[in-house]
Amino acid sequence: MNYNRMTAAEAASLIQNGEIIALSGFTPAGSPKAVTAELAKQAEEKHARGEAFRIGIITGASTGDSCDGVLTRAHAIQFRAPYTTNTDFRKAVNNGEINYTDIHLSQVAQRLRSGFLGHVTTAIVEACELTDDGRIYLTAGVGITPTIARLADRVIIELNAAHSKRIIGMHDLYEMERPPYRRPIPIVRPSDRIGLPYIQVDPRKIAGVVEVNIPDEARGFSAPDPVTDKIGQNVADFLAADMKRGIIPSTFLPLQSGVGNIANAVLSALGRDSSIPPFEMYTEVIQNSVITLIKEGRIKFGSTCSLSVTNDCLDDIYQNMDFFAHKLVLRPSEISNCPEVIRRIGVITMNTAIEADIYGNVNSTHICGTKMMNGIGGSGDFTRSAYISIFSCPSTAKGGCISSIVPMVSHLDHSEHSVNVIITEQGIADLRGKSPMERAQAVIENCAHPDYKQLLWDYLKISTKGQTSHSLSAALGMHQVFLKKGDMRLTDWSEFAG
Ligand code: 0RQ
Repeated sequence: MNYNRMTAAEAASLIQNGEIIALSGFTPAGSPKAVTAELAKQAEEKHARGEAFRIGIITGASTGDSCDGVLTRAHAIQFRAPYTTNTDFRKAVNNGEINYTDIHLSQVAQRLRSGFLGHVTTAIVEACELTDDGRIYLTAGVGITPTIARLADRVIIELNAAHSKRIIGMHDLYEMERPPYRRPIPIVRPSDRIGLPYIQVDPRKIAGVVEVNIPDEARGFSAPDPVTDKIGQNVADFLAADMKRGIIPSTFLPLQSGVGNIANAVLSALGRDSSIPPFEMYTEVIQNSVITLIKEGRIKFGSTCSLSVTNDCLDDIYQNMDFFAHKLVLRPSEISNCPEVIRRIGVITMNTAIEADIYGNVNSTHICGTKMMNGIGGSGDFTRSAYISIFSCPSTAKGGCISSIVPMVSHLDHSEHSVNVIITEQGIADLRGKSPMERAQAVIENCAHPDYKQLLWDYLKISTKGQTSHSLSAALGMHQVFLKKGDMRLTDWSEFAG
C-alpha cells in the first residue's frame, strides 16, 4: 500500500478540538515527538484567533517535553492519563488547569478497551519500520501501543530514522482478551516470549506517515552521592541477608526497579555486591545502570516496557545488537506490569517513596497531601503482587527541613498491607510479620534521620493507644509546621493537643 506521506504539521491538522489522542512509548522512550510539537503550535495559533482547541491525551507513561511540555504551555490539554514527569504539566495540574487521572500503568490498556477513558480517535505511533501490509515495528518503548493502534479510528506513524532497525525482533507484543475470554498469560520466566515482534493494523487505517530523525528526549542522571550510595548498599545488604536465610533462593529472583536517581544507585550497588548472584529483571523501565550490568554479566536478562536510557547508551545497544538481542525483551505495559506474572515468578520490587509513615504506609505521588509530583506509575502494579516489596528514599528532603518518615502519610498510594520493607540511608526496617506498633519501632529506630527520631518517639507518647496508635489532631502536624514555618524540625506536639 502506498501510504500518505505528510509533514508533521499536516498530520497534526487532522486532529480536531475535543478529540482524544493516544501515544506510543513509555517514558520519553518510543514517544512521538514531531506531530505533538506541531499540534502545540497549531493550538497556539487557534487560541490567538479566538478558537477553542483542547484535547485529551492517553499515554503509556511519561513522555518528553515535545509532548507534555509543549502541549501544556500551549494550554492544549483538557485531560491526560496516566504518569508524567514534566514540570510545566505538574504546575498546570496543581493549579487546576488540566484534569489528570493517575492510573496503575498495567490497567491503562484494559481501561481503554473497556471504554472507561472515552473513544480514542487518533493513535500517534513512533516506528522504525512500516510494511505495505500494515506491520508496525516499534522503537525503544512500547506502553499501550498494541491497544491504541487497534482501537483508534486513524493511526499516524512517525517513522523515526534516529532509531536503528536493528531493534526489530526485540519486541514481544501481545494484547489481552477482554473478560470472560481472557487466557492465562503464559510467562513463567522473564525471557519467555508470547507474542509477535510487530503490531499488525489494517493499512487503510494509517492516515499518514511522517518521516523524522529525532533522538529520544532521554533524561540524564545525577551522579550518585553518599546518601543514594548508602541506600543502594542497604538494599543490597538486605537482599544478601535474605538469600543467606533462604528466604530468597540461591538462584535469586527477578527484580523490578523504579525510575530516577535512587533506583539507578540501588541497581549499581546490587551489581557491585558479589554475594548476590547474576540475576534477571522483570521490570517496566530499564535505565543505564542495567545496561552496564548486562555487559558485565551481572544481569542475565531484562524484560521491560522501555529502554529509558540516555542516547549514547541506546546507540551502544544498537551498535551491539548481536549481544543484546538475546538479553532484552520489550513488552506492552499490561504485560511488563502484569500482576498475574509478577506474583507467579516472584518479583522482588524496589520503588521510591516520597514519604513513608511509621506504620509502613507509603506516599509516592503527592507533596504535603495536595500537590501532584508525577503519579503512581507502575509502583502499585509491582508492590501489591511482589514476592518482597521494598520502598526506599532519603530519610530527609529539602536540606533536612522535611522528614520522609512521618506519623501519617499525607496521601496514601501503597498501604501497610502491601509494603514489606522500608530502607533509607539510615538503615533497614523489615516490616514482615510485625504488628503496627512493632513496625513503628522498627521504622523510627532504623529509618528516621537522627534530627527527627525523638520527635517521632514523642508523637507515639501523645497518641491514643490502639492497634495503630495515632493522635488525629497531630498526625499531620509535621506537614502543617513545614507549610507554616518551612521546617518540620520546629514541630511542637503541645500545639496539637486535643
Ligand atoms: O525535588 O526535584 O526539587 O530536587 O522530590 O526526589 O529524591 O530526587 O528521587 O528522582 O527518585 O523521585 C517518588 C518522585 C522520587 C519518583 C519519586 C522531592 C525531592 C526532589 C525527587 P527536586 P529524589 P527520585 C517506575 C515506578 C512514583 C512512581 C513510581 C516517582 C524530588 O520515584 O515518581 O515509583 N515515583 N514508578 O526533594 C517534599 C518529600 C519529598 C520531596 C522527595 N517528602 N516532601 N519533596 N521530595 N521527598 C517508573 C514508572 O512507573 C514509569
